[in-house]
Amino acid sequence: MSQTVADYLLERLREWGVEKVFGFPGDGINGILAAWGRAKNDPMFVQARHEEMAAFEAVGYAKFTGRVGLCTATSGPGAIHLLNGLYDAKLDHVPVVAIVGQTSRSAMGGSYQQEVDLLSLFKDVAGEYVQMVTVPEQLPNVLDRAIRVAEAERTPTALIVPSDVQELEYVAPGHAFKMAPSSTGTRWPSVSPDDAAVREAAQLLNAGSKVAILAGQGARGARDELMQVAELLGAGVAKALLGKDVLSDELPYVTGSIGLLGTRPSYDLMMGCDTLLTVGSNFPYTQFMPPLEAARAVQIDIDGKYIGMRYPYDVNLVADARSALRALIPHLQRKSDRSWRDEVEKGVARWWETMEMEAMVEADPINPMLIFHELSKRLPDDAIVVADSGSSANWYARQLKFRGNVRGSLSGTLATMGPGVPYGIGAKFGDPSRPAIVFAGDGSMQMNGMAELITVKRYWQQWSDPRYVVCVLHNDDLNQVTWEMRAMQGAPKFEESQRLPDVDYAGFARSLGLAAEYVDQPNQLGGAWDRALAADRPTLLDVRCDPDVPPVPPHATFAEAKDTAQALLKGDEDRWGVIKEGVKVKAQELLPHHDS
Ligand SMILES: Cc1ncc(C[n+]2csc(CCOP(=O)(O)OP(=O)(O)O)c2C)c(N)n1
Ligand SMILES: [Mg+2]
Repeated sequence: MSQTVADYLLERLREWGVEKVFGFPGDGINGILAAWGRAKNDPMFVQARHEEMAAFEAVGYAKFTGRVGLCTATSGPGAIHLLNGLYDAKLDHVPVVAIVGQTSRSAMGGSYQQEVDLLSLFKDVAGEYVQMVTVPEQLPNVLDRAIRVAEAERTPTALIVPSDVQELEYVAPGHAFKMAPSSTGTRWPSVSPDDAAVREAAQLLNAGSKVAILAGQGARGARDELMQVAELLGAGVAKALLGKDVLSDELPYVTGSIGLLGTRPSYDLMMGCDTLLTVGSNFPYTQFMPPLEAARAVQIDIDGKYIGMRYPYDVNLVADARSALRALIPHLQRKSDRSWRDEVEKGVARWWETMEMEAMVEADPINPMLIFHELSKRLPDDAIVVADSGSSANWYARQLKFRGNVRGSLSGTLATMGPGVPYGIGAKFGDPSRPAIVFAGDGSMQMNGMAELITVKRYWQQWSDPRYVVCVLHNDDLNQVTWEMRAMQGAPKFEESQRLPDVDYAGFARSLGLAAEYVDQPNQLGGAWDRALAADRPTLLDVRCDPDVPPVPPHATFAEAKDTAQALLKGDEDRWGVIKEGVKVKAQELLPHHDS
């Protein structure tokens, strides 16, 4: 039997080793879906509730496996729905390929039903590579390139296949003029650093006496090397949000997250250092980096397009983190004066003590920090942790202690609401043997997460380890923004925009056959985590937490922040005025870009 373009498309994906494609159907891809049936669902079509969720699942899959994520959608509305997820991939630099349908070639340009100019639509998000397949011979080359460019540039790419083309007989490109044959597979190099640059970098790092390291997601494959370098240089290590899983938070010199959601010791590390080494990070908030004249600096990044930005670096070293650090190590002299390291470690120890105390402060009914504190104690060494955008991202960044091989991620740069539950699903399909834990606000659950729990219902029994925990921060509020308005705009909560309808999340999860617990007492939390982490199926923890615990700027203490909240609630205008100023001053000290 002859093979259609769609049959061949799937065959080629199999050749690339693609195992899962996250998608949602529609007649713009009916030809491909029919081929999927003939191919006995290989690669596996994972059905999401919404194309944005399919794209987030592909992003989650890519983030947690390091492999390219695939998603598919119909023409017009389906393709449009993918966009937010694809932008998430673009901004966090992960490879995702979108395969979408289009109206038949005969109707194109006719303002036909569901006809959207997809090349233009995807031109920004998938600008590195977006192509339409118009004849069968073109397919292998454009598909191969879509995958390879996505991997090479760590970016989304898109392939548009008109519906009639999907059903044409596949014809391979020949050995002829204007034919472009192609091949699958890529052996990527480890990019070695330039010798002279390594010596220069080592000299600079040896000359410093207070070294700070900023590690991002690019340092993930270089954990041992990073630890060695930090040890030799007597340095503290701050982690960008996407690099939270690069080093264990149990190391005494790891200062935790940096930035708006960062920790006090990371702030002190950056403000007090005389030398900065940035490894695999594009961290954007430069006001949290050392003052411009204060430090000499080296950056290591694999991508020459992104190096040298954000700080006046003295040495910009393009290489993969592991090779670069390995090359550096023999040139580094162990710093004999450990006083800087001691200072950093003292700050870190104080920080964790403070975090514990803050988590223990009573709230009404539950202090959200306690949820994270209780998980820290129980976090399985191989867990995958996801935080949605909202207050949970703050607590994830500051309260949650990573260790072992824990992996974690969130929408770091786009900071979009809604990827929590689908990232977790993508992660489970990437490695079903690891437990996944998702933190999501009630706003994110209402936006995306509740519907996507239906996808969990559909697939969880295929996961070898069925543990998939969604912890809902149930505060009936779009809390992060409520607090941003209070702290930055000095504006009280605008109920109409901020208050959320109360929903029975646990009841909903139960209706899907998942385990669920409603938690409204602090002393129930530990047990709830224990049960969720031992369950034989996915669990939703519906935790009633206090919207008046502010996700505060890093150096305001919880007590002060709680004070603010209480004053606000009492409607005590004078007190509110004073406190509002206090929070604002603190915020402005750390967040100068929010001045306006
Ligand atoms: C798609 C999208 N819409 C709006 C926002 C702005 N935003 C950021 S956090 C947030 C509130 C999230 O509320 P919820 O999910 O309930 O979490 P909470 O902060 O209450 O814990 C909003 C509206 C965003 N980041 N992304
Ligand atoms: Mg909320």
